[in-house]
Amino acid sequence: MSTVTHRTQVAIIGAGPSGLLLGQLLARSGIDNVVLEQRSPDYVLGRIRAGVLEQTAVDLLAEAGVSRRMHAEGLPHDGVVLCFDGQLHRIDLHALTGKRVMVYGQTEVTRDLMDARGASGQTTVYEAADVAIHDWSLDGAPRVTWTAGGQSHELHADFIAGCDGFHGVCRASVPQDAITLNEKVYPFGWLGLLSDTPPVHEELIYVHHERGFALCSQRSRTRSRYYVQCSLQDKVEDWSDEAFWAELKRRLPASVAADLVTGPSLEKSIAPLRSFVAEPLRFGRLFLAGDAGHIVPPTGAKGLNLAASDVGYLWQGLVEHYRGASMAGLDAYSQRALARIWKAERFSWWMTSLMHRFPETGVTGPFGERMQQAELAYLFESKAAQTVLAENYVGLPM
Ligand code: FAS
Ligand code: PHB
Repeated sequence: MSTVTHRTQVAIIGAGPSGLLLGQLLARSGIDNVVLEQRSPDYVLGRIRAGVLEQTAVDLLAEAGVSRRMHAEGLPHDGVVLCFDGQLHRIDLHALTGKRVMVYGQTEVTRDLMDARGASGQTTVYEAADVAIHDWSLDGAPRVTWTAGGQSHELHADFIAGCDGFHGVCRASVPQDAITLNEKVYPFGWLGLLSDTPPVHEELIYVHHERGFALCSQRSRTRSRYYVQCSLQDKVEDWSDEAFWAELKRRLPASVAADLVTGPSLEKSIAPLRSFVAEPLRFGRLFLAGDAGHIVPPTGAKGLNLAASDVGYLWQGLVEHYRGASMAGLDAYSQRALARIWKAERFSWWMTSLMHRFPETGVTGPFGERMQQAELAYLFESKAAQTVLAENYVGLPM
């Protein structure tokens, strides 16, 4: 069977937020790119994930020309609430940092990027099977091969952007002796539920409770997203909607539980929690961005935001290369991205360690629980401690 050959400047593997944002930024800078995605558009949109955007991500989406609906439908939040010992403690993000966060679901970000890409005329291949990358060394000639509809294809490119997530092919293709993998797996998961019910509170509530962590988040004034910490042995089919709502109410203060509007789940899923960083993020003409290069526990709302800042650094480096024939930005990509990634990893690990109940064999035990209680008590007494949390939650500078 003959192979159909294609050519572009940047081959992007993955049509999640990282791949689509990079593709859009490059297209608007006049840099031709092709996005290859193994799944269908509907499958990608069906994954319910992040909900909170930092200003850096909002700014990049504006740069990509896809911020109109976000500003029309998104919810700017000036504060966030932590609940401990049945008491609500509001952290005034805007008063402490001058910044706020934007509550706008990843599904909507992805939809906006998909729509923009469709209008841009750039090539996107969905349901690309057997994607493989080749010859990405600095003096090589990068190629991507795949099959679709029984036809084999080959794409020649100057660079490959691995935006294919934690389980993607790009990082897995890097020889083991060329990459360092740093990982910590947490002994629990998050059971998430999406419902067309009004949010229980105007801002997000992160709950520390002896039965386990809970989070009250939202997608709009009529759509809510809730999470409860669960065992890694749990299966989503073990949890009826009624069981979920009952457990969430047990972890909320009575006054908040009384306001909780329950309803049928639109989506319910269990996400494992891990901290993960691959180093470096650049291999010749291959670059890793987003979940392909790192994972954070979602407690700090950093996953999608880190993907955006990676893409921002990579876009700047590629523009510098194509406009000035300088590799300086690309040479600095990995170090610049990793500097921000590790600070977000620290914050996400800290928030996870502070807010979750660890099994007896884990971090907590009696002494660990007292450390959590002392840290939370100090947090609620100290403006300095609240400022540290606020600075990290709204996002450190790029
Ligand atoms: P993605 O994983 O989103 O996208 C990668 C894309 O590459 C996918 O569409 C995949 O199909 C495709 N792909 C993979 N292998 C391929 C191949 N071989 N060929 C072609 N395409 C391939 N972050 C938060 O801030 N808050 C949350 O609550 C939160 N919840 C999450 C829950 C889950 C279950 C997961 C997995 C992540 C969650 N995240 C959360 C993090 C999430 O938002 C990521 O940070 C974000 O999706 C990163 O986007 P991408 O880097 O584009 O990776
Ligand atoms: C969400 O709305 O899905 C969400 C919000 C904040 C987090 C994690 C998830 O820290």
